[in-house]
Amino acid sequence: MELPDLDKLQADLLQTIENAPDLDALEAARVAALGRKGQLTQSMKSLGGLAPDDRKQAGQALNQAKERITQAIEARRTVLDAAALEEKLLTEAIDVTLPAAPRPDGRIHPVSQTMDECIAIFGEMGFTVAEGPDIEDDFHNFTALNIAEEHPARQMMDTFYLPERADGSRMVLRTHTSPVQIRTMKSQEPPIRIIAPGRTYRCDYDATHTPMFHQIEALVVDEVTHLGHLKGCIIDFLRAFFDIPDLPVRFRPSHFPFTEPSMEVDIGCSRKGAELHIGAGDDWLEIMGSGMVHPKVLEHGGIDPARYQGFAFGLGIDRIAMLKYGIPDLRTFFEADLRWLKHYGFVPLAVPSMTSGL
Ligand code: 2NL
Repeated sequence: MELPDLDKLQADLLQTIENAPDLDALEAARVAALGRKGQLTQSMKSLGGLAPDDRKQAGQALNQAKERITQAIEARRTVLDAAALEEKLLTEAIDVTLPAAPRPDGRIHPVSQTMDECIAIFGEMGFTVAEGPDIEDDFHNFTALNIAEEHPARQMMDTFYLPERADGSRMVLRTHTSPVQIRTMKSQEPPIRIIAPGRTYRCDYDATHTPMFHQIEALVVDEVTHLGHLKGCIIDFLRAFFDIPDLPVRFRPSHFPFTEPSMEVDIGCSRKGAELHIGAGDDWLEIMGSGMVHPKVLEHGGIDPARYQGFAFGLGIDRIAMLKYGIPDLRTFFEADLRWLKHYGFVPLAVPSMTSGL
């Protein structure tokens, strides 16, 4: 068995390695020399056919050649790696002086903004936020609130009923957030001071009514709670919300099944044609309902009406958002029109950037 001329083979391989223009070519050269079918590997395999003395000598020579070739590959690889990195640094350089790409910025929906404002104001007064399910049972939505079986609010035309269950009862989409307050009374000991903001549902649709809308209700229960607390709390809230320190507020006798006595709350305004101005003038605008919690409602909430009294009130978040921010049609709130949101929405945070400034 003849071995190829080792000196010539080594010289050829070294030349190919040293001239390899890139890492792919270098890898090809490595495989051609040292791979399973590489030239040096094949020569190693054919050593077995030599006479013992020749085999030893040729073996040593081959190992030395292998060593040299391996070193040459490593050296070339170091050079090519450095060149590749240099190339990458040049072509992928980032010009940090370029202006930032504009980012689409979102808006806070007026309902979210208004809800956050209300929560902040009531939060300062010591209220905490309570939440409950949108799908309620008849007890928490109606019965516990002293709403009689034959009350019009229970009629199919006002309330969204879910399909009948096995026991014949039907769940409802809550028509107000009051059930949250019933649940709170059942689970907490007085003193209670909570607000319940959230979605509510009634079967109605025109410029001022949508089948889903938002309410915020407040509930205070304590041993000494009286009508003066109710009035002070509502007046402070309305003046803070509309940001009018001397906003006129009027309480009018009314009726709700869940409060006794009950009062409608009006704020001072003026009307010129279709234009409404809040805060001054000789006209009034109804804004919310309120009252002292009915003893039967306290009882349904597991609270002793002989020991505790409470007051409660409720208002439509969407409606006060329309009033404060001058949005004419409630239906547009829920159309998810991005042009509308860009116009009426709120910028979340003033983030300084190189393109927009503050
Ligand atoms: C309105 C009337 C009101 C309440 C809501 C309430 C809740 C409980 C007990 C007693 Cl658990 N009252 N809520 C009280 C009076 C009025 O809302 O016209 N809202 C837009």
